[in-house]
Amino acid sequence: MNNIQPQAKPIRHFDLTAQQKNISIAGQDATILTYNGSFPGPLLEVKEGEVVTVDFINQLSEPSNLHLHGIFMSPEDDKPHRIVQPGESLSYTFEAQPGSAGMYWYHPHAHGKVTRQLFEGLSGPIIVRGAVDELEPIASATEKVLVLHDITLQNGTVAPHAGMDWGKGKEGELVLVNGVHQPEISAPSGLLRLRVVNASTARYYNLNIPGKRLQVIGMDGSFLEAPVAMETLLLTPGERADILLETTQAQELQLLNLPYTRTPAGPSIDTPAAGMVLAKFNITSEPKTIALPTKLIEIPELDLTSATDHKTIIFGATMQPLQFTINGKTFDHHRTDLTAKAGTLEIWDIVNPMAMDHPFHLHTFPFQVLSINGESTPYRAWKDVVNVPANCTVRIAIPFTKYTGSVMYHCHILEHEDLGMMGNLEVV
Ligand SMILES: [Cu+2]
Repeated sequence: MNNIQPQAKPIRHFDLTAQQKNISIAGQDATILTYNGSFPGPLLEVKEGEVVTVDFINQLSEPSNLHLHGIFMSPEDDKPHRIVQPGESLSYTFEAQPGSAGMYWYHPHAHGKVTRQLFEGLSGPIIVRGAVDELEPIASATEKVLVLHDITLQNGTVAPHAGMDWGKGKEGELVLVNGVHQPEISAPSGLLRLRVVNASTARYYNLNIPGKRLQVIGMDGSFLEAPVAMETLLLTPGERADILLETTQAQELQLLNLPYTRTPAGPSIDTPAAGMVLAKFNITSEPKTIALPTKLIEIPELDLTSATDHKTIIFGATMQPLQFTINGKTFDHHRTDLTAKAGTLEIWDIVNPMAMDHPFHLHTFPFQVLSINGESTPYRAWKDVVNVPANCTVRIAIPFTKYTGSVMYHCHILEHEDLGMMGNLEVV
């Protein structure tokens, strides 16, 4: 009798060492935090079906850890509660699931230290590739990964947070793309694929390319069903976008950050009125005609009548001391705030009665955004971060598939997360 062995899954392995390094940013030398000496950290590129192990080594002088943001993996393997002490290391393993092709990223998640470690430089991109990446015309598009991050340098180091910064979320003076201020990026004419990560602690980016429409083909860790044309695309902290640009001839394009006010009741804390240049693209070579893809993936319409629970998440804050809350409580490791049953569908209302926006992030389980203030969203997408504008309610639907365990949800303005705007969900 033949004994057929299951084929071993291909294995990918990466080392990420968090360490201080002196580097040059926009002409200034500064000691910042890096992974493997690189700012941003190295791109981790894997394929669906691969089993991926990331060994995190902490060479910082304080505790840290690693969160593989958006990856559909067991909470037991995500383990954002685990802390890695200086000099110690920890392994993170996941299988890049079929259908998970998309853009992800990694950053620290040690509660109370996330803001500063990320602001000082710790983040990096992850790409999971799948079948759609191999289809034309996407396969032959010129791909550029753009990690957006802002920082303020002061006396050869990263400027500290002032008291006010914890309330609003600190926006750095230098806005960087892949660690460079206003880089010039060359690409041949044809389809240009921009894979953008907002790795800022608090800054929102309202993306626009004058003269071009952004053909958005993916958001967070998933493709959309078909390209969605947008004039501007708001990318809040933690969100990712996969954008195609049609460039038929040699030209220069500017990627702008247009004004967006995330504190509509107060003074603007974002970009200057005319917008800010993030990067320039020099499109070279011959005129070309190109076609956009028409069909990418299927995103199922969820059967909302099958939802077994309806939860409400309410953002809040207290003064003196300044703390941020969810449902009236600041984060406590040891407390389970919500429970959900594995294998069920739930509808959550994320209620923001405050005068400022908050981006909501749920670990492990991707969700679909159903509506904002009752108005339904124009296309289906799997998301892991959604902006909840000031004085708005965002309704999402979450299928709790495959995994059980303790899962965090929080505001992705990291100052707010560190000051308590986070909760624990137990999926049983
Ligand atoms: Cu917030």
